[in-house]
Amino acid sequence: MNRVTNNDLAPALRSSDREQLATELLERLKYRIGKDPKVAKPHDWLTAAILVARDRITDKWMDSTRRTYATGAKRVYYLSLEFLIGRLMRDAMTNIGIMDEMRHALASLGVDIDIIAELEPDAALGNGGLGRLAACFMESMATVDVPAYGYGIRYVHGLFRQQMADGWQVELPETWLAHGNAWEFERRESSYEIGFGGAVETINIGEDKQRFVWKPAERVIATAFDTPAVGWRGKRVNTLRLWAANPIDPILLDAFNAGDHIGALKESNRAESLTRVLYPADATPAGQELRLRQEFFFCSASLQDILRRHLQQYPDFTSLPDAVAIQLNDTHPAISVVELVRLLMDVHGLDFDVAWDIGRRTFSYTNHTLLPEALESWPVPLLERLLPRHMQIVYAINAKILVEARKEKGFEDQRIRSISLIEESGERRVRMGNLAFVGSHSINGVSALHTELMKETVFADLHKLYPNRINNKTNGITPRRWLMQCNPGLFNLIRESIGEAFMDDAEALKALDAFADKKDFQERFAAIKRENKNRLANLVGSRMGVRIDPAAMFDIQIKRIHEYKRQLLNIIEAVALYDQIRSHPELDWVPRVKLFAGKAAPSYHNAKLIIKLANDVARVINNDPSVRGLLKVVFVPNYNVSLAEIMVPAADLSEQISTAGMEASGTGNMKFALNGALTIGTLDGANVEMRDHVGEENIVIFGMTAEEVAKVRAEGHNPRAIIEQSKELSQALAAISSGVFSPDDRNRFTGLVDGIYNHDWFMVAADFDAYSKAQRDVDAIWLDKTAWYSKTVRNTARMGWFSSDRTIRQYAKEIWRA
Ligand code: GL9
Repeated sequence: MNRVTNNDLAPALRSSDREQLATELLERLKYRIGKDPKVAKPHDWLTAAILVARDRITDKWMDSTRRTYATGAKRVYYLSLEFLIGRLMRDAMTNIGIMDEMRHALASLGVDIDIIAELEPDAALGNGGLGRLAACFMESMATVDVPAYGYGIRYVHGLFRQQMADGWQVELPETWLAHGNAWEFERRESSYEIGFGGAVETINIGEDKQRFVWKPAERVIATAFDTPAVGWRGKRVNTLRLWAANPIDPILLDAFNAGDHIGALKESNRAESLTRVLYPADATPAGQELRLRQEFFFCSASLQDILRRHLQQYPDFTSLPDAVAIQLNDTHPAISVVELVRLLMDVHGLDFDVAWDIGRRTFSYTNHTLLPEALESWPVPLLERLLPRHMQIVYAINAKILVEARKEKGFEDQRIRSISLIEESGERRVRMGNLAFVGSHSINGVSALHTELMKETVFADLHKLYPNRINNKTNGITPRRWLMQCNPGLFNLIRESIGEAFMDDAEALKALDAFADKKDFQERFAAIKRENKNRLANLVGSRMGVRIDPAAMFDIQIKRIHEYKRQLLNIIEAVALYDQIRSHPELDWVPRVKLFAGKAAPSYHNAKLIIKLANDVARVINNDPSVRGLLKVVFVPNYNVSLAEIMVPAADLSEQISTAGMEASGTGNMKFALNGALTIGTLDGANVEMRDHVGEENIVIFGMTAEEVAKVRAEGHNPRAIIEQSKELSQALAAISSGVFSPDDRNRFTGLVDGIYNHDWFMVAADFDAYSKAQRDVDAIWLDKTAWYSKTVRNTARMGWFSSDRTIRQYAKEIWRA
């Protein structure tokens, strides 16, 4: 296939650079991989290319580190259990400006860069939006020159590979490290001991003073692996430091010599299993002990590393809040709040109050979801057993906070119960959200609506106690990966039209507004979209054997499968449309391809059933000749960052249809709009602010507001009556529940449909008619191509504000003061 490429971003192609790169490639191949070019395999060339880029990046990396030391700049630490990185090669090479020279250098050696780029594994150390945000932030922090470290876990197996077996999701292990990882540096010297279990000894040290010594029963070693994070134009290179768990003794020789060869490796296996797999649950806490162990493991290692680095430059920890900012990505690293107090008290000898104050001024916490079932809490007995010293400190913190609330703020019992770190109803549990809140000076939401809802719901009482702590930082996406690299055609058109300012300041895209109604520009914009659609059609054809027509509207919903995201609403609408097309063949139906992709948590029964339904509906509709190809439904397997990079630029219509009040922000919504798709969406998460930026005439909004949803839920609603009033909806639901799409198991979807009839928690019935009408509005716009492109061009022009550079600047200025 003829692939559009970015022109070199450096001023001119320098043939000497090309020759130099070719020399470096051959040298890496020979001395680092040990291969002669004659026998080198594509994977060897990939490794060589990454090593060449990495070596150039390393020079800038060391410069950045020296600069941070020299200027005494504040360091930002981003603690996240997830980094959904995807591939790095294109990103890194583009950012240091060698992409085109490298393409030519490889070509001169007979290697096609596009082929080897496809071999790079898609690093999926995250589940969805939260992890991808962390990856965009790493790139933006380097771009806007914030000295930052990302800290996380080097999972051996990232998010599972999704296969379809008869339309059902099947999970297979993912092995991104199978061919090694040329990006990373193992840092044997940066390793720390992490303890679990055991007991706490109290030692009296006179004057009523005590010292506490935690004697863990079990210990493992955390070893660092560093990956460089390069900013745009290579201005700064930061570090992503991921921890791997190792045993203290690699093998128990006594056991081995006594003939117990398996037992000799037991401890080693146990230690290494700690960082073996990423938990695949999104928006429901994993809940198991291993997860808590992972959380503590990476927090303890990261904090020990941070404190060690601090003491290299400063005499003590009083300066910590001025020199360091630690951002907690959701509650997953919330145990840090306690671990820092422990380290400062028990290891470095500070008093509790001093340690607590230092911690609070250092930490800040981002909340990413309001779903009550997603809020982490750990049973008190589990914490007591696994982290006995931390449990003592949790009680000490709780006492301090509750006394303050009662004495100074006059909080009564009910409020005290709600802000307490301990959940007392039922099994006693430690609430990690409350812990992260009280231990931080800043608590931020990820969109304006979400932040307001945080103040009114989960954190209402803590917000009363600390009214200045909650603030908003609306999410963003990096325009390098999500425009420049994934959509070179559009990128080049923009550059030709408005010049290069947008490459350093995404808000300069505004200049494109002037082109939105120009016929020739619209035509070129449309032609690029068409090429991107061709590419996706080819992928769907070759990967799935399904033919889709690039002239049809590509209507795309890609994200984790979750009831609140309402893939079900979209599928039901497809069924209703299918009915309509057959009942009214005389009407001018707009040809549509509804594409879905996304993974379901392996234990989430309804989400997996929704995938099966999409596949069952697809089989019936796609094979029904009376549809005459006017509607196709496709569920593309194994959604990941790389697939998104192909699907996003190919979308005409972006589905952002969550139940209002439930999607904290969304970031896929931003990627689509930036790439010139029209959005159909609810007033939820960042959709609200997208409407403000692109203009309400350039987005299709439908359905209940968050306020209306809350009201209906409180007062109760009657979905059955709503369904009976809507012929379209009742027919579609009847078809699904009676087995029209599942003749082999007629009751397969009855439960799913019953849920809508009986409670309709996600307002699928309540919003159906509004959604269906909005879809017909979309059809009408589509039929008027001038109107369509005038809207979609304006989307691209006005989405610059949603760059993660803007988000990071706000974090840096308003939270980190970096
Ligand atoms: C999420 C929210 O659900 C999204 O709306 C938000 O855009 C992202 C990033 O802030 O965070 N919170 C959350 O737990 N997930 C999100 O995507 N889940 C996953 O990452 C799987």
